[in-house]
Amino acid sequence: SDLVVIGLGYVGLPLAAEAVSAGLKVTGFDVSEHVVAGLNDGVSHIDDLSDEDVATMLDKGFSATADPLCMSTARTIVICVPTPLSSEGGPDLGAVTAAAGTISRNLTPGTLVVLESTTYPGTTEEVVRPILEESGLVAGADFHLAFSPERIDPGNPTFGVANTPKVVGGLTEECGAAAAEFYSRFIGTVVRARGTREAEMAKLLENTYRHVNIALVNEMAVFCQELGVDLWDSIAAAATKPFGFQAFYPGPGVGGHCIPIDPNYLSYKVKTLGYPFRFVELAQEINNRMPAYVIQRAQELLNESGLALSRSKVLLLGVTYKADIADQRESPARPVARKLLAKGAQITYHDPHVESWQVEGADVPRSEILEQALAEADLTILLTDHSEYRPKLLERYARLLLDTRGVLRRPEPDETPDVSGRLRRSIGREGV
Ligand code: SAJ
Repeated sequence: SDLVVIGLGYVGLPLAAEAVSAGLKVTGFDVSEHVVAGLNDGVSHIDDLSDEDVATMLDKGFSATADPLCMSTARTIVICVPTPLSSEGGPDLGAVTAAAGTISRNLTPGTLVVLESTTYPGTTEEVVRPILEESGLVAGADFHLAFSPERIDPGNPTFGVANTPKVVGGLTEECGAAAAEFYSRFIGTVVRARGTREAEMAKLLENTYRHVNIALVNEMAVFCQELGVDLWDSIAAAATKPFGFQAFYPGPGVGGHCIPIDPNYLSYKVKTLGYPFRFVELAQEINNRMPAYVIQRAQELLNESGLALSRSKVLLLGVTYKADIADQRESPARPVARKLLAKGAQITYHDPHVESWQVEGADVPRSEILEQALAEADLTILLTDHSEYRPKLLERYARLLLDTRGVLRRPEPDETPDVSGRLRRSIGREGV
């Protein structure tokens, strides 16, 4: 086949789908028989691909397998396996080294091997390359080796595999050229980084940049409350600068599988070289402190109405890590709920994407009717800005609202925002 994708999750499957739609002969490899069987039955296990998408892939010759023999006849093999955080704080490379070992035992001359999993600079050359060369083949001579960071943004309706520029970095110039040629067959823009380390670092720079800038506005949110500054307004005003500024917004904390995780791979690696990476450590500390700050703001709001957190009915709106997707990984909703329970609050949650939700092993009661839930709660805390939570609806039904996402400032379709695209509603409702 033209391509074997190892790891058929939220990164590997969309990559395979795009290659299939461009006419490549693609085989999917996964160690999970369940994933393999589901895909071969035309069932998708990721949100960004429908069952119809999988059926189309199968019609075009895609198949999934757990048999590594498929790699011996592959022109290109791309590794898209997870690199979760290990206990020491770096990436757990278990899945990567296992995949490399499997490839090594089935590697044939002329194959291009690409690592896409997010990891610290040096992994491709110091970890993956030696394992592949156990095959007796020499990287850069008998087979090509490159790194290319995945840039999947789950749930993003605008950017997908084909229209997100792809960075590739080869072990050698020829490896880089081979990887660029491969991706160019189904991705509009391919960018050459100098080598594998530069490509590995580009990915960590992208996500550390986000992580640190979110922490910056989170730290500002705390003292702006004291300063009597509406930070959301200042951000909107600053964002009117057409160059040199990118808006980030405060929130209840930073979730997801990328932003809170990836920067640690870098700080882990540089720490082993004896360097601190204080931006990441500070950002981690600030972002991790936001759930406690949400509780402090909740307490203040309730106290202003003569209520206390204990025995108050608190409704949590949105428990996923970001709007309009079902993923709850690292969502700050859970630490917020834990702290509310510890303070004796009676919590319920509402989230159109989450059927049931457990905190500390117990089911949190789910509110079905949004308007009713808002009207019944002593305090509503909006944690995730799902599209359902329209400003006018919140303004009309919520008795007391802690809006941690600045939803109230967003114009509704029939409202005309001011120059900064925001709307100043009755500030009777509070932001973080
Ligand atoms: N967040 C804030 N304030 C912000 C932006 C995000 O609090 O201004 C929070 C979100 O609520 C979420 C977390 O940070 O809890 C992460 O948000 P994210 O928008 O970065 O979403 P992710 O984790 O899906 O990030 C992905 C990343 N994609 C990859 O790593 C391949 C990231 O690089 C993308 O830039 C991001 O999507 C995106 O553009 O949305």
